[in-house]
Amino acid sequence: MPTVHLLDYVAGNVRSLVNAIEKVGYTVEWVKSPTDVPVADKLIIPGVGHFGHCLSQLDQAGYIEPIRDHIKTGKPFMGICVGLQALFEGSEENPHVKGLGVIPSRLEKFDDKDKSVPHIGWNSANTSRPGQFTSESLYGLRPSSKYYYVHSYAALYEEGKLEKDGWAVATARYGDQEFIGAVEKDNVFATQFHPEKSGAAGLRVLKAFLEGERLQKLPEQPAAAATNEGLTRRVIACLDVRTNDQGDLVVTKGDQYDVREKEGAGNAVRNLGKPIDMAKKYYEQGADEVTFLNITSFRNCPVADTPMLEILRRTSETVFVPLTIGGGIRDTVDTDGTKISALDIATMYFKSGADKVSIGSDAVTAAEEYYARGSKLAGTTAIESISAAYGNQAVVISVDPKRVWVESPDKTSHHTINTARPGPNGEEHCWYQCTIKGGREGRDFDVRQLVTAVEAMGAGEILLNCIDKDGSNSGFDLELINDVKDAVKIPVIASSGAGHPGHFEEVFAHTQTDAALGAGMFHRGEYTVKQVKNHLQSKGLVVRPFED
Ligand code: 1PR
Repeated sequence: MPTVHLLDYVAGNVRSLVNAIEKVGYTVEWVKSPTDVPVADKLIIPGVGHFGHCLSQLDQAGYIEPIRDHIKTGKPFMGICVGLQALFEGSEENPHVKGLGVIPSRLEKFDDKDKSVPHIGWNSANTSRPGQFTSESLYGLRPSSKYYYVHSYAALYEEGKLEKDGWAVATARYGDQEFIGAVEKDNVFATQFHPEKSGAAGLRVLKAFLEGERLQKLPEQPAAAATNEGLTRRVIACLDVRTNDQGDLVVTKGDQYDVREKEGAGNAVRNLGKPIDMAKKYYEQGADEVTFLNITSFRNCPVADTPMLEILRRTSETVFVPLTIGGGIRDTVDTDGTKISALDIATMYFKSGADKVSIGSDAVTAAEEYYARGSKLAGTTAIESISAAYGNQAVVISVDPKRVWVESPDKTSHHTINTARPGPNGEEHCWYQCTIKGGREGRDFDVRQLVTAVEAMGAGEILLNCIDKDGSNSGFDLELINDVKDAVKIPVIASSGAGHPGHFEEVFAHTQTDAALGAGMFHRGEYTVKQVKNHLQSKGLVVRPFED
């Protein structure tokens, strides 16, 4: 198999990129020292974490000049995400750190006045202006395709600025800001999106770069004009995974977090299938992301042998959309007494193919401690250490709230909402109580307190479950979602209660949620992800088109 050199400067989460490269017929050779760079024919620099961290790592290890030389010699070079950003002169993220300076421009933070930041999800990369048709595609980029982005800083687009120096630029729109999604000149190609996480559309781009197919004729059908729609509506499939009473790892699903059968079957853990097979099925149905939640910790098992690692490794070989893993991400003591930090556990997951980790119970404890310190950061929490190493977009906080109804707001010190769904005694107000340990323990702490604290600590996204709604098939808790969206700028994923495609339409229509997640309705085979997306599309909402 032909080879490509990959420079993994932080030993980060590049497993999915390696899998994607292999999938399109290439093998990876690792660049282990600056002397390996001149040997490389095709060189890829993937992006992990922060601009400053990336550039200083490259600088300290002596890679800057060899990379510049590689580019000057005219050999193929590709930068992905922060790998694209490294080509610029600098970034607002770390103003004192110099970029490679190959592209004469700088990066800025997205404006969060009217939108969530980071920009997470599926967006375009168009080489034509909106409304224009194009007959050729640059490295496989198509106007109708969507690509997976995750970043807070971007090269904002100024018409003609780079083009006058010979750069070809593909753009996307986020809110009212147009930014660079991909850029190309001579032997240099770079994408702000992750081709390895962008399904078939992304694999096509990666293959075109590796094959050196700069321009391809677009298929006649469909002859799509470039659009400027912005992010698509993200639909996520979630798999709650645990060992059943026989010791097998199964996908399960609870009703209000109770995953045991109610009648017959000896009160067994509900078994809805095998995690790897189900993840692949949802990918093939068009899921925009797949989330695994390890809902019980695997006690009596060394951390390095945690079965979830193998599940991630195998899933990332066939699933080319983002994978999130949650459950048990906290500082812990291994079976042999060794202390293992949450960052070490996250690193194992990232190396096994995860793109994001989700933290539940530990986030609640950390947030309580944050307020106890007078809203001061500790610098040592799992959230802070993982987001410092991998970027805040890699840290999701999974929230497990329960409604507590009250007669009036003055009956509690917690933040209440006026609810259209009154309580058992007609109470018209409620607050949302945080729970830990899979809903088993309620805390004197509300969801608003939690989400604002974790945002300050560096979390990148909120996975907003709702115990009252979980498994109910009665629709999402719109009041909860609106309340949380009002409190934070980071993206929110609505979860719990989806029973049919109309519930997804409802949550996108009546809240500002950034994504919506379903579980039981998919696992029981009542609806496919594709049906949900078709339904959204039929209602005029933009979804990522499915591509083979
Ligand atoms: O606390 O960091 O170890 O993480 C544990 C993780 O496991 C948390 O993310 C927590 O939400 C999850 N979890 C723990 N126990 C359960 C349980 O069900 N007994 N599952 C559990 C949470 C919620 C969603 C579910 C949606 C959608 N499940 O994952 O998929 O509610 O369901 P639906 O569409 O069928 O209504 P830590």
